[in-house]
Amino acid sequence: FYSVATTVHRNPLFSSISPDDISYFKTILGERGVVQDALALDAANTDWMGKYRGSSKLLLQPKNTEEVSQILKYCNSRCLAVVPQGGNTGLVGGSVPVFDEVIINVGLMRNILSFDKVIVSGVLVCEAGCILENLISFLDDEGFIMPLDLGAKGSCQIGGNVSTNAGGLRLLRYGSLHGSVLGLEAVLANGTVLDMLGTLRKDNTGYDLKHLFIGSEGSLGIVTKVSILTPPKLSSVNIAFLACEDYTSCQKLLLEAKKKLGGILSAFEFLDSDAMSLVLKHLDGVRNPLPPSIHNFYILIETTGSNETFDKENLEAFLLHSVESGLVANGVLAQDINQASSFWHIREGLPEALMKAGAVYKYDLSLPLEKMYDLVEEMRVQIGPAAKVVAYGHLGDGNLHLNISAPAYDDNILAKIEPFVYEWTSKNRGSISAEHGLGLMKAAKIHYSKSPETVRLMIDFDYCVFELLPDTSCLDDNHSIICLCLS
Ligand code: FAD
Ligand code: 2HG
Ligand code: ZN
Repeated sequence: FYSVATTVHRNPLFSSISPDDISYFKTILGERGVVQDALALDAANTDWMGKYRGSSKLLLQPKNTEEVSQILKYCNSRCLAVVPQGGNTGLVGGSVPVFDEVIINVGLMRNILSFDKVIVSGVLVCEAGCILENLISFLDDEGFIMPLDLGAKGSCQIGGNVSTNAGGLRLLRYGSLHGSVLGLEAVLANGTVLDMLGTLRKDNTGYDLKHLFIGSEGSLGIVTKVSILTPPKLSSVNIAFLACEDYTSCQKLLLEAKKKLGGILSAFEFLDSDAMSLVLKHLDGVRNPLPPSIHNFYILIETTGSNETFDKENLEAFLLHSVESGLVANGVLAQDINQASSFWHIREGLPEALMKAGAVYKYDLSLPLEKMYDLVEEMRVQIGPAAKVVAYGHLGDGNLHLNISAPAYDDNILAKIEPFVYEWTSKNRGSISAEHGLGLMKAAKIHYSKSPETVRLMIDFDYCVFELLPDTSCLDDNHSIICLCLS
């Protein structure tokens, strides 16, 4: 496990759980909502990668906002540190305790509260514990889709998605959650319930505070309800899997796709040859759609539109033209839904394949498109044969997932990656966290992407507006998670 002992210290101001605390939580939540079982705690203490692990003795599962409020109010008065947890699919060590924080998971709050498909088309209001995949299925039956989709959909919760401002596979078409989330309900650390659960498209009355919660990773409070604008489901979805031999062709292909497929383009994902080899080696039943050899780069293009014949012809013509012009070395169009999902499985299965391959160092970067792959190549030189550098990501959004796969975690490898990767990103005015957030992994690295003045304002904001933050175990005396970054 990742060792935090040298980087973060438990704040001695925080109390430890007492039997009286347990009794109190049972009066609020009943026996079912107060989890002390060793197996359940082990799972809740360990992140998806098995990399970060806390030592919490208590997991609380509230069933409604009032219970969340009572829990937080009590924890605040007792100075008990808490960490909000959703589906625990986060990749930056933010969803698990650092030390012995109380884990609060709103997974039992999973009701869909309303769906307006008639008057204001597509507004879904639901509790924060709804699993993303369940929302996707619900909307599918109603003839709508979620503007958000990601590989972790089977476990992640919409509250976790909002709190991380998750990007995913549809951002290219539907934009970020800052655009589609219309409202939120959240509970502050002192128990105050903030009702910002509007369903309006337009509302310029003062600051739009919900935006502070989108992407704040639980540092400002617990999200309990979400209202989100969902687009109608369109009837024609087409998927192509293409191969390019160099990165410049991938870039040019993206530009061409934007020009020629414009309105119907809904995903533009890429993986390199090392990523493809990894998937073929570690995921059962996966085969290369473009055999016999491995190409240097693969691109997955999805179009979503409403005219089946036109959309398909459009993509076919695009593909043909790209092959003729030499941008694309080979390509195939999915002939049915099974083939389409097998293409997606290659791209979405990469995090799982990496887990199976051993230890992994993950970097989630926004970079200028033209520079993006230079970093991958420089990293390969930097690391040498000790580890494999695997690249994939949301090319259409300028988001690179740089993964370094090694047989085991090794400080010598880490020393070759960091601070190199952060300095490189900062020098090229990129972001060290495109979509996964800071978490424990990158809280202290914020300055690579944000100016000192911006970080200062975040600290002042936390300190002035909120008395105490959740996940306080990694806070300093100012009770601000950001202060950690400056120390
Ligand atoms: P958790 O992991 O439980 O928590 C994440 C953070 O949010 C933590 O800081 C936690 O404290 C906070 N939090 C959780 N719930 C709440 C709440 N109700 N209120 C306040 N704070 C809360 N991410 C992407 O952006 N794009 C992707 O394409 C993508 N693909 C993934 C694929 C796989 C296979 C995996 C394992 C992860 C992927 N992720 C991706 C990362 C992760 O799934 C997202 O960050 C997701 O939004 C986390 O949701 P969660 O419910 O699991 O939250
Ligand atoms: C994805 O796009 C996720 O698959 C995970 O954001 C990225 O594994 C990663 O680094
Ligand atoms: Zn991603």
